[in-house]
Parts: sequence; C-alpha cells; structure tokens
Amino acid sequence: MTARRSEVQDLARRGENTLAEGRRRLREDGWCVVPEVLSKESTAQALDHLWAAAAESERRGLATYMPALDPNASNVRVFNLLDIDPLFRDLIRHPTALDLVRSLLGEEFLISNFTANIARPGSQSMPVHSDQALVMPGPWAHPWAMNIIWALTDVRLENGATLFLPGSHRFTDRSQVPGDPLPLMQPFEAPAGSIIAMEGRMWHTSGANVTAGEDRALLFGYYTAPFLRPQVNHNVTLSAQTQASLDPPMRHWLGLEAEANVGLAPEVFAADGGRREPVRVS
Ligand SMILES: O=C(O)CCC(=O)C(=O)O
Repeated sequence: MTARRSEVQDLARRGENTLAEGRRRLREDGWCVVPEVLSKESTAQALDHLWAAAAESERRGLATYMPALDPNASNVRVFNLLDIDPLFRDLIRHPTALDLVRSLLGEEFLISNFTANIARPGSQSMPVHSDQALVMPGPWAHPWAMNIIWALTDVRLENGATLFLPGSHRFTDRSQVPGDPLPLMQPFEAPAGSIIAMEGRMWHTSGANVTAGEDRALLFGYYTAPFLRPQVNHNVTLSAQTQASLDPPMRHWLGLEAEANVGLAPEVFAADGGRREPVRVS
C-alpha cells in the first residue's frame, strides 16, 4: 500500500492532473485529480453550507446516519443537497465538473444524484461497490456513469480517503471483482478544493478515518448517460419552489422536462464508446 500510496500522493502534489491531463487520465485510468478548482474561501464556505445542510436534512426528518450504508454513526450522509441549498445547484454544474463529465459521457448526460459523506473520526468502510453497477445490470461495456467528487477538506488515507481498486473500471462483470479487494485498494488523496473524478465502473469504498479529530468531507456529484434513470426521482425530491428556480439546462439535466429517452438509444453509444453529437440543450 505504501509505495502505491506515495505514487498517488505525488501525482496530486506535482499538479500533473491539469484539466487536459485529467480528461486523458479519467478515460484511461478511470480517475483523475484536478487540484485548486475551488479557492480556499469557496471550499470553506461550501463546508459550512454542508454542515448546515446536514442539520436541515435532520430537521426535515431525513436521517444523516444510514445503517444500511455505514457500520457506525461516524459517517454523516446528506442526501438532498440540490433541494436544500442553491450553492450545491451551482456546484453540480461547475464548468470544470461538466467539462470532465462531457469528456467521458458525451454531450448528453443526466444528473443522477448529489450527496455528501462526511467521514468523522471512527468511521469505517462501507461495502465495496461500483456506482454504475447500482443503476444498471452488467455487462458494463462502456463508461455510462461517473462521479465528480468535491474535496471540501484535505483527503488522505488516515482521514478516510475513498479507496479504489486500480483497473477495476475495465471489469465488465461482478465475477472479476476479487474476493477480498480491500488489501489491493488505494486511496484517492487530494488537497481541499480539488475535484476527484471517478469512472462509474471503478470499484471503491469509503476509507476508515483513524485520526483523532480530523473530518473528511466529500461531495459526490453523480452523472449518467441520459438513457439511465436517475438514482433519485428529482420530480419528488426537489420542491416546487426549487423546480421553479431552475433554468432550462438544469431542468434538462435533471430530467424534469417532458421528454425522456428521445433519440438517446444505447445503440447510438455502442459504436463509438459514448461520443455523439448533442440532440439539444436549450
Ligand atoms: O465516502 C466515500 O469515500 C465513498 C462513498 C460511496 O462510495 C457511496 O456513498 O456510494
């Protein structure tokens, strides 16, 4: 783990993952880190808003501890970021995020979900999974899903960095996942303010936070090809007031317009691995 870990750290530290390099790495390696997407001030502001969103979620009766996901209550989950705070509606369409999304999924995509996981000291790993496997059955022949992970704190192995299985974005079938993948996994380490982009087929899990008092706060913007139904039904999770505030591109990306799957058949994607001309974005 140590040698691989310092390799990952070096990549982030040397700042090799500029956006162009990030696109290439995302496509080839299934992940990349783009540092300094948010300024120090914007990162701190987003973290403040995230804690406020966690409190608001609890106030609305949506628990921030999910026993089905996490072994103990040291993970704080916030599920309805898009409805709770306009700051997160801005982040989900941040130009750097959408650049990476389009580079992998093509011009047409849907926002599938936007959630947070704050791993507090004492938190432990959730089950290993790939996010594409959560929304479609195999074989997973193409990258049809991806996460833009926002680091709102520094992220490192000790404070519970997301662990990923290198090369697993090429797995087409669950049988290819090793029986005990954890010892083979590496941490996504990145400074606060970075984006970590991860292909939907990458098998991963949350790490254990073994620090005495250091939170690890990540936002997970999840995007898919437009023929995949979003993880949540935005028609239900977004209030009438929030929906009324959205501009046409956001309504389109959230699947709130009347059309669905018009001209977006998977066969169109199969021939070229996901790239095609846009149908339209108003
Ligand atoms: O928090 C993490 O590091 C990973 C979270 C995750 O994979 C999930 O919530 O599905």
